[in-house]
Amino acid sequence: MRTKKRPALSPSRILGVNESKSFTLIEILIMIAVMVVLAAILVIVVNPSKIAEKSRDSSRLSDLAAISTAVDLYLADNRDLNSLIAGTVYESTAGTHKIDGTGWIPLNLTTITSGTPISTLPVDPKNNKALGFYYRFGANPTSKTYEVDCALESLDNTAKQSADGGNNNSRYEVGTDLTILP
Ligand SMILES: [Ca+2]
Ligand SMILES: [Ca+2]
Repeated sequence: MRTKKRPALSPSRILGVNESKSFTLIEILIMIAVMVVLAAILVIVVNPSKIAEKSRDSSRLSDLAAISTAVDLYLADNRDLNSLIAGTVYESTAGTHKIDGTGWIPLNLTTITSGTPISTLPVDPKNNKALGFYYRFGANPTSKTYEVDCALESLDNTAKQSADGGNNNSRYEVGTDLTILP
């Protein structure tokens, strides 16, 4: 017995949509509007600029930790800080990245006996003094103490700047005397 061949099922047949019907201009415009709204929601939810701010802050925190470790190791070798001038604020926007005593922090970190933990002096990801995003370093050669600080960008990190035990609520401070830099 011959069976009548049925036409293949297509998604539009299943949904009961007339395949011959084409999209109208209004439908296309509505689809574009929906896509624009979805794209805008995605940008608000993901917020690439906030992610970039947090990423730069992470670099700042690790840079300050690295500088602090290097200076601690330098002092642990029984060295002094006599190459630094008390009261001077050394800034990452002035000077090179060299660690041989000619960079923006004038300490020869290449002399650390256990090896320097940094090969170059880090600078702020923005390194722009006018914007307030730059590193500062100061020392007291007499007491062999130092401080390094930075400004954090993300609002999520604002509390860190006032909870670091330092004397500046607008900057994140690290070191052995957090009152050296104002
Ligand atoms: Ca602070
Ligand atoms: Ca300070």
